[in-house]
Amino acid sequence: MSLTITPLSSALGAQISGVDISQPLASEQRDAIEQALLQHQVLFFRDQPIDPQQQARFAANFGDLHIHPIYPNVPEQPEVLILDTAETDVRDNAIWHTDVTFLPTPALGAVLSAKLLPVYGGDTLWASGIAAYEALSEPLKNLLQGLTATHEFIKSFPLERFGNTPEGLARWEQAKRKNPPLSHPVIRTHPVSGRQSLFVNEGFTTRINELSDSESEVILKLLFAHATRPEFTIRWRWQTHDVAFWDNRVTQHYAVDDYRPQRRVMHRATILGDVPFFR
Ligand SMILES: O=C(O)CCC(=O)C(=O)O
Ligand SMILES: [Fe+2]
Repeated sequence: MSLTITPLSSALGAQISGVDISQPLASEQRDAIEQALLQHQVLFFRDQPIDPQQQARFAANFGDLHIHPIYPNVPEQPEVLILDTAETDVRDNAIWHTDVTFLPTPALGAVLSAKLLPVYGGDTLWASGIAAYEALSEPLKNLLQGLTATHEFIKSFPLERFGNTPEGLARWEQAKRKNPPLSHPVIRTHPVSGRQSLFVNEGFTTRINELSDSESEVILKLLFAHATRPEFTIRWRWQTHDVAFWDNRVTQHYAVDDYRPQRRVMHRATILGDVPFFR
């Protein structure tokens, strides 16, 4: 059975059917999914009930998996982390962000599975950094091409939210020590497709290094707003057993926090990436 790929907007997003991702993939299926990911940047699969082991196996088709420093995980499958509003109601993800850009090698991508959903709300949006980059004027592209930006773990994981138990504090302190601020290029070249993408995000990016404080502040504000224009985004209305798979090298996402006090549970497997570079 072959894959059907249905694009959902010009900027990004496609729905994929004709594959059961709970089963090992044939190499043609794996390659077709990778090609679709490169082209559409975020893929959606409906009706895919997968357990943590199957989720990790699917994700591992595309690279080695990452174990998150802060989020709780499935004990018997630590590569799968749990986002459960009943357990850790931290609301970290209701901000536009690219996952783990505080790492020297931010995630290649992630596979997110909807386990328990609120009756209303809880959508997730993705934005294409490629569409955002391409829509910039030539002078601004030229300015940004040589620049680097600082990314900081503590911008999205501040002490206040994790330091309320001795255990949480110890984990946070260790994570902070292990993840000092670092720099990435402001424009990133996709390592496989070669396409250019805007690579700053409100979740973790704190400064454009080569600019003055006030210049950096204004330009980052402009870029954060530009990157998330509705035309560069897609909004997914989840159903239970949906799976999303995004290319974290060229996208950002935002988990809408509009369903409290209902519970929402998601599982995520994160694929390790490489060092971002510009051309
Ligand atoms: O809960 C969601 O929809 C997305 C959360 C998120 O930011 C992530 O899994 O990386
Ligand atoms: Fe995220």
